[in-house]
Amino acid sequence: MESSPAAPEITLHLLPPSHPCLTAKAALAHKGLEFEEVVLEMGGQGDQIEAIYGEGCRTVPGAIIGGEPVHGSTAILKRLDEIVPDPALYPEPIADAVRAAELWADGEFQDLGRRLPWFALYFRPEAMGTFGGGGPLDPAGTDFAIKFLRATWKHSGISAERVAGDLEALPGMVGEIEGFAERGLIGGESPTAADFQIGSTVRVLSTIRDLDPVFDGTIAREVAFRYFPDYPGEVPAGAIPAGWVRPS
Ligand SMILES: N[C@@H](CCC(=O)N[C@@H](CS)C(=O)NCC(=O)O)C(=O)O
Repeated sequence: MESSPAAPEITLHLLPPSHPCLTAKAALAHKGLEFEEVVLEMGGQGDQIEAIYGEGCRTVPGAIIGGEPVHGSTAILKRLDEIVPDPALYPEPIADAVRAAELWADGEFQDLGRRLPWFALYFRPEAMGTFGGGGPLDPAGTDFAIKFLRATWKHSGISAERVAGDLEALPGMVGEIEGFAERGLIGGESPTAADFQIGSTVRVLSTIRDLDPVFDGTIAREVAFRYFPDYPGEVPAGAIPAGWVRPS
């Protein structure tokens, strides 16, 4: 779709594997808005983003929309809906409920996408190559992956205890998502902001084969693959201790 002549100039600052960045990209595409994509340096993105968006804004995505800095996926989606109201990401009469579901997804649920894949990859580090679209890493690449994953565990506060807690909570979260679908907030003909926010996190989690019993046959998985069909990466089964995963 072509941007209208009145469409503002948009620059999106992102890291390609980041699920909130996928959310922002999907919303821009859905609105038919053209944008320039600026890929930041993994690990150095905090300083880069802060220099553009201001003190305390250290995460991706951020977008400069018509010269205005807009930081964070939920703020970006809200701004895009103001610029191009149709098709609505927050359709009436369910706009407030969609916004609440989106904010729910932006919280604890989104955090799982920043912990579980890195946790699982630590036990199958050769699989990190698949996240760049390639095959499993060779031994030298696997050594690099192990160092990178150790640093990521530290940066993101990942521990076995924390992840075991995440996994205990996950089926309840999938149940919450089913409830959103029953209320028509996600899974309809036209995507809402909640579809994009929930779908991107589920898509990232769906790279972990051990989590198949949690997502198989759920609306969460359907939405994720409908809006984010092409996300590379696969952590083979056996990375997460079997007893930690509870089916939905
Ligand atoms: N809720 C925020 C979270 C963004 C976020 O945490 N992004 C991660 C990547 S998935 C990030 O930039 N992490 C960098 C860091 O923590 O240093 C949003 O949706 O924009």
